[in-house]
Amino acid sequence: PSGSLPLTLILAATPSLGIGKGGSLPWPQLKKEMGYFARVTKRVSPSPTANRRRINAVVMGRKTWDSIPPRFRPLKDRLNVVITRDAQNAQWKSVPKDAVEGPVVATSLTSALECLQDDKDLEVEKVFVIGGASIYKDALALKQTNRVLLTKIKSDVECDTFFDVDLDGEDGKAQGWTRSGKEELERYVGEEVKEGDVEEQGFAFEFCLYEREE
Ligand code: FOL
Repeated sequence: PSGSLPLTLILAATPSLGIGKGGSLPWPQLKKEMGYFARVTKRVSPSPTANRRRINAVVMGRKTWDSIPPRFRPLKDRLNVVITRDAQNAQWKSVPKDAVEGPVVATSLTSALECLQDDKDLEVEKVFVIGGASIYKDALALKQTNRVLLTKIKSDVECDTFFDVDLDGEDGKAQGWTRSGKEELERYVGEEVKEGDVEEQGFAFEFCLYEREE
């Protein structure tokens, strides 16, 4: 049952754990970083029996949905699940029911996860929680959240929204998070990942994986 599906948080954050500013990302478009996000969240393992279409899910809050440029949403080749207390809102009425990418609308993280199990045509492989702050917080409280794919942005740009847990610090340790090595990261994301800093537009960043036991 998908009530117990493992969850992976994916985010990029500054050294102060800033993740957002004014309803969008705090840094200019970083193509290599966004490209990594798109490839990793799309990639599925090859299906031996092509009975059902294999797909990953991206679970997000309503503000994160609003922050994605309309031409990019629903995020292509991923099952999009949006969490909102106002599922009655007209915004969701125009969603074509047969679009495999959705979005599926749910009123809490736990009910969002229940949407992922019983699809007869889709086999959900990985489930990524893609933000924002309040959804990350809800997910971190669930034991089934066992991975964080964190891109460490090495400059402190101004932010108004922050991630809750310093994975390298005391609270990270207290919650059981440890950083995994390059091999484990590459095995999980299914591609080669450069060790150390990547540079783009005057920004340096590093792709990291953190894991914890159930
Ligand atoms: N995780 C990481 N590592 N980086 C991020 O920028 C990020 N952003 C979000 C969640 N986790 C993240 C939430 N914000 C798009 C836009 C904003 C967004 C998430 C996704 C988006 O438009 N994505 C397109 C790619 C568009 C492009 O190629 O420029 C996609 O297909 O994924």
